[in-house]
Amino acid sequence: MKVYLGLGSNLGDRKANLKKALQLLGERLQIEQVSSFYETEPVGHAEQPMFFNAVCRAETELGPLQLLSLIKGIEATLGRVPGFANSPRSIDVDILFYGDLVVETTELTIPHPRIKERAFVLIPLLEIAPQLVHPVSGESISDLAARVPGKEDVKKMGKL
Ligand code: PH2
Ligand code: MG
Ligand code: MG
Repeated sequence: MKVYLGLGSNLGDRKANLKKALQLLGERLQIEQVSSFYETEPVGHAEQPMFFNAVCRAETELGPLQLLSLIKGIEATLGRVPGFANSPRSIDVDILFYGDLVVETTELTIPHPRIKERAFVLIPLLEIAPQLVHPVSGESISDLAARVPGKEDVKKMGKL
């Protein structure tokens, strides 16, 4: 299955955290493409450090819940501690898309429910998957990115 993951960090060595997460993911998934990393204004809870964000495309045989549990393990390994919603974190890995699958359970919602309002996800995605179509809305990433507010808060930094 083709999956898209979003990565974010705003504590510690943000670039190293993103790289380490990709390295650990790469031990279990085939990572096919990684976007540049971007420095982004925090969304949701403003009084916290700036984030580094990136996205990747990977191929996996893991099911959605197996993938989620792999991600939770990697987040814990990288020192993520439980906090309030949108609180600062050393690493956050979110499943954005899992093929065309649509799931809504208490553990997991796929596609990620806030993709459309988040420039820090859509701008990196635009780089690696402009033609990708959102399985629920039917819109492409380029259409969604064209309309998303806050693009000026997402600044391309370079390659990870
Ligand atoms: N993640 C959040 C909340 N706010 N803001 C930015 N810029 N980047 C993030 O990754 C992020 C956020 C919740 O996961
Ligand atoms: Mg998140
Ligand atoms: Mg998360």
